[in-house]
Amino acid sequence: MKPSPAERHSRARRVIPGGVNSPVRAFKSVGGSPVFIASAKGPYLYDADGNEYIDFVLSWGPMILGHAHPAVVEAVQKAAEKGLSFGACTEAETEMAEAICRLLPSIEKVRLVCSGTEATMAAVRLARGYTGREKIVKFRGCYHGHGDSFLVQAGSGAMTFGNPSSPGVTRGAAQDTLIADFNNLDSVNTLFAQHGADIAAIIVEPVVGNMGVLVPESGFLQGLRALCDGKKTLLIFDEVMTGFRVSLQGAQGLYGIKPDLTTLGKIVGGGMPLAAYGGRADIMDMLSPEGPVYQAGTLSGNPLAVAAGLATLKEVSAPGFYQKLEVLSARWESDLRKVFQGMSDAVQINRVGSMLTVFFNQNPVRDYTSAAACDTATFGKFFQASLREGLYLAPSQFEAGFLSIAHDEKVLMRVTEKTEMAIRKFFH
Ligand code: KE4
Repeated sequence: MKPSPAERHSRARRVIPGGVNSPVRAFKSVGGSPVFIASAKGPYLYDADGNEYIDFVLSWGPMILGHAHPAVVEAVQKAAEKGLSFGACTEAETEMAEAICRLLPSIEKVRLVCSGTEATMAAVRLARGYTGREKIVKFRGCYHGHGDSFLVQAGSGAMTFGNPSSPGVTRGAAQDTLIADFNNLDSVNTLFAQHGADIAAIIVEPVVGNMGVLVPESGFLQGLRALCDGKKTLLIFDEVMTGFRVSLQGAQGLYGIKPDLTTLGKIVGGGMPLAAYGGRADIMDMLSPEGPVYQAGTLSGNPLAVAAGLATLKEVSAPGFYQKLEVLSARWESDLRKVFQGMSDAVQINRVGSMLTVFFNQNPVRDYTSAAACDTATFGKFFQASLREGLYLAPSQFEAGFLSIAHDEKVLMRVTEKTEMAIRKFFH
């Protein structure tokens, strides 16, 4: 007799806090027990009981090709046969670094790490080392991983579970993190007026994913760039989620803004533990062993992760990839707008490229305040109704949904049918 999802979860909770290795997986804000996944292929997840779901989480962004893409799987298999990790230089790491620099011209040099958290922590340390300044500016509700500097008014799971500022982060760490509001340049100007000479960097999700999708309003990103130029502060684009997601050149390519440093993750590793941070060579050369700023990692540039990343970048670099993904994503959005037509006073939809969030909110969602005002209880019920119809949405109102190139027209037709059924069963 197979255990139920609840039994699987309670067994996991006996040895893993919350039964999860990352909080947002726990379904805590949407109720019920988390689904235990056994396998995945293309746009589909298959749980431990063989149930099929159309996946909009895509491992929180990486699986833009769809799950178990043959070219990526083969690349990892081939790399594994040559050994799993050397802790030494490999030509593949140089190829990956060259590919990133070629695709993102603002990046002249890049360092590979294992997670987005490592990338953002290192980027901020580097900015502080380069400028000799200590303060950073982040935006309320934005999430940059679980580094101490960032767990101050953070988004994603921290916002979902109501601990935007985590216990365990010392006053010393928190006091160097200044908080502004996304899409509100005045809030940034105020901080610069108070602390200008001591601000090492602004770190921003150029398209926010961790409050749900928030679209940068005209002039906002340009304003951050101008402010940093005026104050010799570094502009860090945290493109862990948007890198290779919203365009081949990320959000910086989409909006034509050149950051001083960029962090990457998720897609760049093709689902394997690989992330990166890079930018102007004069800044990056401050890093050990060239310079005094230290950052290191046993598995940095791991050959299997690099193989998955290179195979993924090769696929997304194919001519027409993002145009095709945009057609599918626009269809996804328009289908959802049709399905929610009768409820336009309770639902808002924000989309940039293949990142989209359905907000349960009567008003447009453009910043932290409007995101925080969402009806999370209704979202939770909609999540469960969708899950029962075989749609695997992000289990939090404050997350982005993603589409892969494998979510073709046929799949999108099924999505519409299933969403309509979920709404009919739930809202009527
Ligand atoms: P990781 O350490 O989780 O690889 O990356 C941290 C990170 C940094 N920057 C941005 C913009 C991010 O979105 C993330 C991680 N995103 C979350 C989902 N919102 C990861 C999912 C999770 O925490 O389990």
